Amino acid sequence: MKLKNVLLEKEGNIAVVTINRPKALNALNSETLKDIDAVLDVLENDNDIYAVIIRGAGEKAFVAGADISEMKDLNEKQGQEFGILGNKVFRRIETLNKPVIAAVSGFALGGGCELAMACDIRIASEKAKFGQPEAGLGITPGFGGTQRLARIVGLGKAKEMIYTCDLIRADEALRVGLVNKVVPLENLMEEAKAMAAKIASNAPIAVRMCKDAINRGIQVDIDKAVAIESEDFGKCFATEDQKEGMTAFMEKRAKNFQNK
Ligand code: CO8
Repeated sequence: MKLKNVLLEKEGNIAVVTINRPKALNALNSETLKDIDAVLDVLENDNDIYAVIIRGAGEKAFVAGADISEMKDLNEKQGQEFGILGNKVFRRIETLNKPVIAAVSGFALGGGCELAMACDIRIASEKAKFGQPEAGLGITPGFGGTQRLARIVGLGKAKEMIYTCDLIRADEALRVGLVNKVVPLENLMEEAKAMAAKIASNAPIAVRMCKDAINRGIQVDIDKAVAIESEDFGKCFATEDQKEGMTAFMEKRAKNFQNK
């Protein structure tokens, strides 16, 4: 697999994906989006990876948005195609068969904030800044921002951020629920890896079923949602890890999950 702007590293059962265009503050051009798409093919099919971390290269930015130089001269059809590409890749992250943590060091703007929101969990450094500055550039958020921001922080705050284009700092992002945790910059990756390791210590198939039930359930009414939960709950009983987890509890010993 030949990647130009994205790095993929594995550490035990954890994968670290780095968006690697530091000179452009890791801005997402179509080449980078296609790299992320290719990395998702690998992650989806690698049964030894139980959790994923996405970060930006360098400390200044997670991702400073979609690439403005690439978008500047697009016509309506091309703009729509670029939006569809970003949305397709981000939806793949959101529905990936393992949890994804965004480790946000600095700017997470526009497509960068949208990338972080497509992840399951966001950990921010104290220096991180979030925002959707698109309206100031003459466009709407186009990689899911109009949809996911409102789902995460509520309609009022999402509309305020999107209409004003104001950036918010990490402490405000924590207050409104946009991030799960704020840590000193020097501890960011350590904290992200510790959380990934904690997730990876649980039964991987059960974690995957939890993600599936939460993601699908949030989109439908409560009757359909609990039916989805029952379906995923039932599937767990067909796994060896369910037998192992419960047997280990009864035998008062450590669990040894096999992702089976
Ligand atoms: N695209 C392209 N290049 C960028 C981007 C970007 N989003 N952000 C930064 N860069 C480049 C700069 O042009 C600069 O390049 P060069 O050194 O060649 O001049 C380099 O990165 C460093 O940036 P700055 O010199 O601007 O660094 P500062 O410290 O002065 O400022 C900021 C940092 C505040 C982050 C500033 O770079 C900035 O405002 N960047 C743009 C942020 C932004 O508006 N992001 C939203 C983009 S739109 C978007 O994401 C839409 C998503 C949906 C698309 C749907 C398509 C249909």
